[in-house]
Amino acid sequence: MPVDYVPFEEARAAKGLRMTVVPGIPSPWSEAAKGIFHVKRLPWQAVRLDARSDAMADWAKERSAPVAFFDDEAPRGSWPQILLLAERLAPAPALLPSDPLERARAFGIAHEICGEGGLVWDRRLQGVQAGLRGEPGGFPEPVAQYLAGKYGYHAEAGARYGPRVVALLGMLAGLLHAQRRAGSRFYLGDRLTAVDVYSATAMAMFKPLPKELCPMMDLIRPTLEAMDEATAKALDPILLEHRDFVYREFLELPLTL
Ligand SMILES: N[C@@H](CCC(=O)N[C@@H](CS)C(=O)NCC(=O)O)C(=O)O
Repeated sequence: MPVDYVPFEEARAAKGLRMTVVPGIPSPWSEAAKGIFHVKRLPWQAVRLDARSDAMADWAKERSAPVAFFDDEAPRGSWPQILLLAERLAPAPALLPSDPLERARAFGIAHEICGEGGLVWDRRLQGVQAGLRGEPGGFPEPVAQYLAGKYGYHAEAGARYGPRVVALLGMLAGLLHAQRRAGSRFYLGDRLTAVDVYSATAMAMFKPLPKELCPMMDLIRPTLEAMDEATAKALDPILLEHRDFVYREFLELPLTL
């Protein structure tokens, strides 16, 4: 089911499931939400985020994406809200384990990937910091300024971002290795959960899928791929193998950004 992009006004006036998404780059939060809807075969309308549009911000109650809307319910702008909405609208296939402890683990790991201070959050701040300092691999300075204000960059915390990214990559790779030894290709148990989708889409912040599967503005790819030696070392091949498996078997290719 290819993503159905519609003008913002049309989605605002519609019922059912609609969502704003970041256009032109494989933003992990947007791509994960799109992936979750895809796995669940949920029909939805996509709206490209225009962070400068006051009308869109008034509708979404924020200037980031994704924000999901269902009928006249309040907008949902955070990854757990969007996941739980999808689980409610299409309980099968479930992307959360039914066992309460496993479910808690799923949320915990997912937070460490998507949440504030998680893998992709701090990876973004790493790029912001490099951009502000004029170091190689950072976001272009105006983009870094914009993202710094919006997503909580603090110079005094700067030394923390890199080691945290490295530690989280290590944690995820360790989990996948343990699962492989137990005979599973998934993070939890022996079937796909939202954690697999979050991890697969998070890899775009390190090694986006090749151009033919993930076309994007030329200037963005080198920024996403730039990394220091410690990060490159922590990017265990098992993370990209898992990403390729999840995209090939469960998600939509090529990406429609
Ligand atoms: N609100 C989301 C995170 C959303 C987010 O960080 N979105 C970024 C993705 S790069 C965005 O919209 N960037 C575009 C912009 O800020 O203009 C959550 O907490 O789950």
